[in-house]
Amino acid sequence: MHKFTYRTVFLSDIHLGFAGVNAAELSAFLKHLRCGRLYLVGDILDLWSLKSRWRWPVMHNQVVRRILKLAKQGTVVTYIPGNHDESLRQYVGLDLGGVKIAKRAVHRTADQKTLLVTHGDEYDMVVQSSPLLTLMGTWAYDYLIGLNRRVNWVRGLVGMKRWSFSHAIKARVKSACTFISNFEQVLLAEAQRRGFDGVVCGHIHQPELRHVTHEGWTGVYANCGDWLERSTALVEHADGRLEIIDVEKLLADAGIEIKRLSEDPVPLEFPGAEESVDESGDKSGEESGAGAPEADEAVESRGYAA
Ligand SMILES: [Mn+2]
Repeated sequence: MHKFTYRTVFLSDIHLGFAGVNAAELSAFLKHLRCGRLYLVGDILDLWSLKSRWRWPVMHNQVVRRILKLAKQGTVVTYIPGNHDESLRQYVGLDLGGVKIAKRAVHRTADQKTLLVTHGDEYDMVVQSSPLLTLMGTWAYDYLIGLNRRVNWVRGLVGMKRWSFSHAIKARVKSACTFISNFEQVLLAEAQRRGFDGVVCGHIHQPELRHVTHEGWTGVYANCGDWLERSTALVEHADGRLEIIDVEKLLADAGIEIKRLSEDPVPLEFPGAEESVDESGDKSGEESGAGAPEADEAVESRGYAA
């Protein structure tokens, strides 16, 4: 089987449990991945979203299973919670099935650079200063993603390329640009202050790999991107070289087929809970059909209203 081999892989902002995750692409990537270390750089599970609405398609299960499988096969997996999965921060220090939970990490590259690995929300001044603003931002973002998927569904019908709404907006709105560059600066300043050679983060859903020189110090700013608008990963090659990869393109170039399973949520099951039987008829207790491929666009267009 074809394998993508890296020394290290950094993934962030997968948002499992939220609608619109490119879980099929991620799952295919994980299936063909071999790496020494895997860092999960926050917002991997979207516990905020799951709390308000249970949405857990089989594809999301598959992503989790494939991460655990990598851990079992010897990949050192570190999970650094972000703001959407911050309740996991209380488990810092624990090892869950080979996945170590850490508040932040220091990664040493093959060429002996030290990188601070953090989700980044702790340095996000907007999040820090106004919970209301954050909530509004999240709501607006969720709405935007929903709208974006519908637009892309229509664009797909007429053979147009996919287009990213918030990318377009972020690229145009000056304040968003200022915010993003402030975020970079704050993180780089933190890396410099703590004597590191750079920072790896996520949080703002903007993949970026940049070497920045500030007062005679040159540091690297690496943002993993996300799995809602794009499918990006930050990787470290055997020689220590960092790269942001567009996983969709990588899979396409390697000719790897992406298997899409149903977007229908897998019900939460409790022993003895009779009501959880599917109302469509078959009550014989046969639940294993949840994974049946059933790409139904009607499913795509529901459930965005924040
Ligand atoms: Mn975040």
